[in-house]
Amino acid sequence: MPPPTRNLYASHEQNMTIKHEVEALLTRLGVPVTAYTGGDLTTRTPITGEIIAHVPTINAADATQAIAQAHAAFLEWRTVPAPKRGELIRLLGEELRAELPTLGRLVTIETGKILSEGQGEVQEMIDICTFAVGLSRQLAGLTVPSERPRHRMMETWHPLGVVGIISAFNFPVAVWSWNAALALVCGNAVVWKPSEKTPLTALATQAIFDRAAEKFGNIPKGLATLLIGDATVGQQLVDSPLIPLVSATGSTAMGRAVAPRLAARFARAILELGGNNAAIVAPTADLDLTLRAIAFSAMGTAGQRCTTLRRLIVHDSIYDQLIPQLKKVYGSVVIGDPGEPNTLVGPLIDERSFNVMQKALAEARTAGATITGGDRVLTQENPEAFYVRPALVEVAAQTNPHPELIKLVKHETFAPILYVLKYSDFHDALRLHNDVPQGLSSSIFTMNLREAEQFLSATGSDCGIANVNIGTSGAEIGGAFGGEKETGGGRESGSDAWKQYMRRATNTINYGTDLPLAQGVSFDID
Ligand code: UN1
Repeated sequence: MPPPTRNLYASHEQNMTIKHEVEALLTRLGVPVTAYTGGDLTTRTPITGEIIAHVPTINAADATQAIAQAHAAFLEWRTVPAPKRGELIRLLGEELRAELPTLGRLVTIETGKILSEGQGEVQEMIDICTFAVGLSRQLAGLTVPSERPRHRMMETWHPLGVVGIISAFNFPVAVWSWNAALALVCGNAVVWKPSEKTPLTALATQAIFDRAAEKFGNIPKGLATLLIGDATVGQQLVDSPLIPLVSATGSTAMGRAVAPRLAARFARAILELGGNNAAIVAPTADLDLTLRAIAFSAMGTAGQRCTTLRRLIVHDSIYDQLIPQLKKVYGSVVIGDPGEPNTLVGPLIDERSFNVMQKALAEARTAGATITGGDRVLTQENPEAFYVRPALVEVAAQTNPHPELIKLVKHETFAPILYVLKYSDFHDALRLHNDVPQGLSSSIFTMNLREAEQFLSATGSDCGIANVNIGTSGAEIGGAFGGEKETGGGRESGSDAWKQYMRRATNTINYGTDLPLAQGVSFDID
């Protein structure tokens, strides 16, 4: 058996093991060796399956202490003027710019996403910082006409408290930044529990934040705190009375566990859960553009985005033209070391993920679907890593799909599986499109204005994101990000998502000498 360095990774970094590279990257970012050695959380890179770190985790008592400290930091931070708070985020953006290649590379090593996507994730962090800096001068409320003479009404937005952030492995750092950049300019403190699969990028991000904080000078201790630990740490965030808002990204199952506990104590929740995103390909679609959009949305990030395209609903008049071309792309896409420039599909995050994918494919096969791809590849080079050829599952070949197949199509399997369905009537396509429990992202490919507009209308896509002639994934930070139904209803990132991180006070001011009551009520006491 070859030594672990003689794998795919070694093919482009001849003199360095992946573990050494991780150490070099973390050292450059200022993460102390003690933060990733000798601990109880074993971290592997999906590129080779090798162990790259043993990260110490926090115990419950220390986590409680950290939350209390974050609350104390909030009490101080809320008195700093918002534009000044924005300066901290401007500095964070600058540090991230300087470290984009380093952090991007670390994202690639820890998640297995290709380099361009790893760097794209850091770019997304930089972009939200830019957005939040501008926002720090725009946290404005309305003035409202009062019905009473010499009265004025307005609304004021105030900081909320400590914001708990629970993030998933697939966007290990961008999701923190969407929440943290907004929460911090809004005058809150943040406490972050990252995925147990990605503690290193979290440590790196925290180190980058600490650098910005040092340049800013004099920020309250514990303003942005990282808590690495298992699900019990997440539960502490969910149950802490000192945390008025929890923003949680992950599976619908996780959301089901978290939401009622937050509701029980009337805390706010921003939930960003499962997606089962579809695209309708209409007869007039620009097929070349459509093919490229499908390829990125369905196979990009090895199918491990919450916005990944999972269902393709194709008009029967173009089905026989599009699907063979799609099969060709699926058959030829370069799978391998995500650090190599020509790779488009990296590994799955772990064996469990691979098993879940294989189980779904086996069930689809039993239910009679036609499957292209889905097989494990590069096993020789990387016996402990899980590379797969993305799978196309043709449901359309059946006139009457088996109920098990319909069940599978409605379920989110977090892997590169694209179910292909066929339609002949546009309204049937819309019905099929919305007939799933999730509601995150959606697309239509058409040159027909009526179809496009209907897709975006109240009777069209029921998702939080609806696109025309682009894929379901890769949203920009400027829009509000999130979805409906089992996706959880939360909105992060752009637009007016900031309002969730603040509390609104409605103020009425009387500058007259009388006391007229609203609604004309009289209450004269003499
Ligand atoms: C996620 O997968 O959790 O729209 C977030 C996108 C990215 C974010 C994905 N901007 O695909």
